[in-house]
Amino acid sequence: MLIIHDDDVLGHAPRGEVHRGEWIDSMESPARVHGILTELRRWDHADFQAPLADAAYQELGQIHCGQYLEFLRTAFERWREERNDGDAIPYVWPTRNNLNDHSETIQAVLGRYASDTATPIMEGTWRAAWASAKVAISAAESLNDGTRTAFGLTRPPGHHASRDVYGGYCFLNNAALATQRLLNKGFQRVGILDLDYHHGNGTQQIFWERGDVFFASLHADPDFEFPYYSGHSNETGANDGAGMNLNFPLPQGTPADTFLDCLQRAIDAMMAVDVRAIVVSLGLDTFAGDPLGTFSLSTEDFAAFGKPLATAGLPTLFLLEGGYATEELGRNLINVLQSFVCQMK
Ligand code: OKP
Ligand code: ZN
Repeated sequence: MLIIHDDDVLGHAPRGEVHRGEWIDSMESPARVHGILTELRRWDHADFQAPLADAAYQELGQIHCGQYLEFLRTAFERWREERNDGDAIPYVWPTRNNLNDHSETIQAVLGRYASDTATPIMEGTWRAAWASAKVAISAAESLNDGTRTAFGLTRPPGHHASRDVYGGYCFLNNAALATQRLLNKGFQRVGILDLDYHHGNGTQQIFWERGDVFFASLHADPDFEFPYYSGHSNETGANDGAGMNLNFPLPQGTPADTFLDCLQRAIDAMMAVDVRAIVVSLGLDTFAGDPLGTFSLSTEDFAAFGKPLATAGLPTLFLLEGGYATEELGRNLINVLQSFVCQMK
């Protein structure tokens, strides 16, 4: 199985984040990637490749707004120029309907683009986010008749980032960028299956009014979990995208059988609208031992993901989203990929 990886993703290593009113070490750390790489290097099916060279990435401008990209590229430099010592974290949020606000100080600009305080920007952030996006798009590029599946080791994750908002550890929406590449390559409709513990609010928002992408997400009910304001079952899309968005908000303690039942229903719904490829936003924070999750999937349960996915018979791209139990992350990931590869044919 093709594994796309780039060491630049390791350059984003924030010092900490605000969590329940306290300052803690960042959950979303390079250690996650080290844990995964250790296991992938031991796996006989892994065929490592680097992303494509920088030149050919038109999807960035199709998914994200130009001013937002310019902001991400320069934010840390500007933050430093204004004599701030730590990582860039906003603490003012200029409301967007304030007509008199044209403030260009980085303090104001950060608050204009950020959705939370858990997503610091530091020296290596842009390079890492860009590398992660390249990994996703390159993995999508590799899918064709001969290559049914690939895994992109995307980090920082992407599913909370929308056209011009960052947050939830996400800056560029890797799954959306990969999906756009598949569409650009001629796949007529693509399904995104978001299995992360948290609702993929950024992805939902990006494709909300589009008929060429079906978005399905299984996640903790926003009535008790981050992002708190998105992911309810009555959010079904609008205009061309009406009926093309399907949310499964789930309760605390959700066990594997419930999760797998919803997974099957999500796949059935995408098959019913004739998607030609599937992008899996593979968060592994549904694991019972995850420090941010409350679901109760075991390491063995992840080996049950492959069968329903492979049975769909479509080109399937796996991209990493969350998952914070660093020790078990690699094992859980390989159980998903291995079970898919074994069932495929
Ligand atoms: C990202 B992904 C605040 C508590 C939670 C945000 C969780 C982001 C999850 N420190 N913060 O979907 O796994
Ligand atoms: Zn998550």
